[in-house]
Amino acid sequence: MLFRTPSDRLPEMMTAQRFDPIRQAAATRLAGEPLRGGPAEHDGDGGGSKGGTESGTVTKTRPKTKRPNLYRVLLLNDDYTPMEFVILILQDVFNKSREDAVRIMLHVHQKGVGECGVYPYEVAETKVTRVMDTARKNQHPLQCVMEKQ
Ligand code: TYC
Repeated sequence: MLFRTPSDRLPEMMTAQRFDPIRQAAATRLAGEPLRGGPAEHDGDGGGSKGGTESGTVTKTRPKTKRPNLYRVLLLNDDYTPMEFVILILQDVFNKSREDAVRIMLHVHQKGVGECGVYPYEVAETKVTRVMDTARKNQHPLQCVMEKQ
């Protein structure tokens, strides 16, 4: 046949399908990365749900929640900071009731160290800063530290 176009001689796989840009994108995307807006994309409900796809495949998405690292905030005893000042710090900064604040202050006074609370890093850091700034302003040597739990 003299007037055949070049594509007449190519197998079907090498012509139309091979140059389909959507198939090309699907074939070359990174493994495990769903096409944006495609059926494999989860429903954004926080994970753990079952979802059907257009192909009838049932997938279970894993929640990608990470537990934050927690830090204990500790008060240290000293001989000079007034008991009442420590009680007010525990009430204002750590949201303790008067009764809990007295109990924690006496624990620190007797044992040398005591826990005021457990928080994610930035919350713990902010509380330590508030205690140290307030103590310095009032010229008390009260010390507050944080340690990874
Ligand atoms: N020991 C202090 C006093 O006798 C009271 C105190 C308690 C100070 C707890 C610091 O973290 C502290 N006045």
